[in-house]
Amino acid sequence: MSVITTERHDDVLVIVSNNPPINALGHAVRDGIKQALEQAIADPAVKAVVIRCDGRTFFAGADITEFGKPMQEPQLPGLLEWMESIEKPVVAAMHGTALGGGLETALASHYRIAVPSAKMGLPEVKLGILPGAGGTQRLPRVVGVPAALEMIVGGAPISAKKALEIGLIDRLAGEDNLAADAIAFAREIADQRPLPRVSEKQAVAEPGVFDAFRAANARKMKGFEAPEACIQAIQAAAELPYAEGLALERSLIGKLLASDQSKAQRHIFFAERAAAKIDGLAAGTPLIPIKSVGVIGAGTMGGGIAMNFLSIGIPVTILEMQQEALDRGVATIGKNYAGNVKSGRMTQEQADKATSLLTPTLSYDDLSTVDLVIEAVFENMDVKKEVFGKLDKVAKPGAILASNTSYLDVDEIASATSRPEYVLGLHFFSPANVMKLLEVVRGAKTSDSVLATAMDLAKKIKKIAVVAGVCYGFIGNRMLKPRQDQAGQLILEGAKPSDVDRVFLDFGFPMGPFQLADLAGLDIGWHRDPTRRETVREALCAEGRLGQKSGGGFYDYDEKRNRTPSPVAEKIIAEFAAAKGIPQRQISDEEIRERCLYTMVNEGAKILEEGKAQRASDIDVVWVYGYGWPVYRGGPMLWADQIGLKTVVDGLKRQADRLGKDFTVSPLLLEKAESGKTFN
Ligand code: 3H9
Repeated sequence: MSVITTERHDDVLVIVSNNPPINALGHAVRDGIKQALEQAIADPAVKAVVIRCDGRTFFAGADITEFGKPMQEPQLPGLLEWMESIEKPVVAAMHGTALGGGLETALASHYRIAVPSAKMGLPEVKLGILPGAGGTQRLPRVVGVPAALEMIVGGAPISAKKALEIGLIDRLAGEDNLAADAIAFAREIADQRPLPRVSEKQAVAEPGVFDAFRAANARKMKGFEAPEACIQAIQAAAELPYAEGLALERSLIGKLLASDQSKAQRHIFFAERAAAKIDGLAAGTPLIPIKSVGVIGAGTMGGGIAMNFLSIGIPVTILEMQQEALDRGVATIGKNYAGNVKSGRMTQEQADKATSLLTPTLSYDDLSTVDLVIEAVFENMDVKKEVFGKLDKVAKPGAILASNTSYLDVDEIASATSRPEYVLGLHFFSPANVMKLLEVVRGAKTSDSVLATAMDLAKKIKKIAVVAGVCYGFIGNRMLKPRQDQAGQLILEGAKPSDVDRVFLDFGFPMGPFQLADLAGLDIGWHRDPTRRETVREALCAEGRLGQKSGGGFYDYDEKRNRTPSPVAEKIIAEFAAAKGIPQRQISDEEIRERCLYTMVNEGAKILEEGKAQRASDIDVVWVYGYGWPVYRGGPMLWADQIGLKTVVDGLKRQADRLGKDFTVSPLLLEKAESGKTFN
């Protein structure tokens, strides 16, 4: 059956798209719309046209899988210009998510109607491009420049109610009555002339509005190419005739589509979705219903983990060993919810509902009925095994037992139970109620149902889950290690912490390794013996430099926590290096990049080689969503592909003498570099 069909309702022709899952405007859809419109034009009995979609949504955009391939006619921009010019009114009837090219189709229609639950947006910026089918020119003409800037540069969708308020749609349909209401609307306006054509309207901009927007959003836009292009296109809408603005839009999208940034952002879009797929898992693997959760440990991690479930209505029993720690944990959860209410992220009612679902306890016995227990206690194998031994005794048969360990061997933890098939790792990232990433660690004996349930649950709590195999540090922390080792070594060889951090900031990370260390606190895991100074961190801690919280760590901080390079810390580092007999030298940014970032790629390749990640793009997802790798660089593996694997291997070979005696280049990386292949 064709993806486009038509229905005649007397004098109204309804064009219906049925192109699951999201009615992307691929070639068949565009061609079908064109033919249907021609049919409407040719038939004198047709007075008006409605375009709507079957399935879960109105067109959610162009078909991104067509990008980078030769485009087949009719292309969307040309199709929409022609559609707007025809002499019979076209009504776009929207439900679900009218996004990107979908909303552009609606903007090129003469009238717009939507159900109250519909959402509308131009999210192209998130793919590193701009709306390229007239959206940058039409939207400001309909909703004004400020609202268009928000929607196009921000990329977030708005509700139908808001769309009505700002004039983006003409009216709301009944929630379950879109098809009929759209036809009635079409009949109502069928004879009205002239037809309202958005391209014929004028967009006006207040003086200075664009520069003010740039200044206000500088931080968010830093490093990205697409937002500036969006602003320039909107500016053209306000300052140039329509045709010239459209030409600029076209030339800008052409450049962006070919850019590494857009390729990286599109890669992450698909990588995120691919990560949800588990190789070798049969479709229809039964899921274990999770109606209640237990969390062991009410510290920062345990509390954050608990909030994920409370917020979606799943009751949580939280366990601590001491009343005081339990009270503190519960109070923190309450405070975090109050913060969410204050910032408008949830209503008081939602926060009250969430906190009412929390049951604090000091007794393991209270975990006997829950469907899933997540342990978030001290990161030590003996402690974890003791916890799992106890859990094995109290948890009901069929309950999933998860560890939030960030490094440890999940199989060894599972061996403390009589039911290793129910054990897996759920590695949340701090703050666990905020960070999007979840590493789901599949143990040797973890059952398919347990794994599938964890992935399904991750989606429900709005995490992006990636499956990792058991190895020290899994995907993320395992790759962090060479980077941290090299950063630590570089400052001993003469680079300043601020030099290393600057290279990371220039690359696009929100923070460098030493800023991060100061923020987290240098005393994490410190033995608290000032006479034992085996690492630079220990030497800094011994001098009371514990990081931001103590006013100094690798940097000095003022009372507002503004950082400046620290002569004191640099002296401590230099003395430490002298005591170890490490000579000082000038170190280039290039060397910092090669030693810190290429070694990560190398470790990623080893992870793939060993089958600890299912695919290279999963590694990219981990780094973008868990560790601040700039999305416009697509994650470490795509970045390596883009700069060339041979470049990476050459850099590693150049630095090999400095990378430690155990360093080896991954055979997989070597093989791919030599044969001109890529990871993705
Ligand atoms: C654009 O419009 C450019 C124009 O301005 C100019 C042109 C000249 N294309 O996300 P889900 C797939 S740019 C192809 O899991 P949900 C997706 O990969 C576009 N495929 O569902 C997945 O496949 P699989 C502007 C797409 O319910 C399946 O559909 N639009 C596209 O959680 C289900 O997706 C956007 O950026 C696409 N455009 O969320 C919107 N979109 O099952 C992008 C999705 O094989 N899309 N797929 O893994 C979204 O934001 C979400 O998909 C949406 C539904 C909110 C619609």
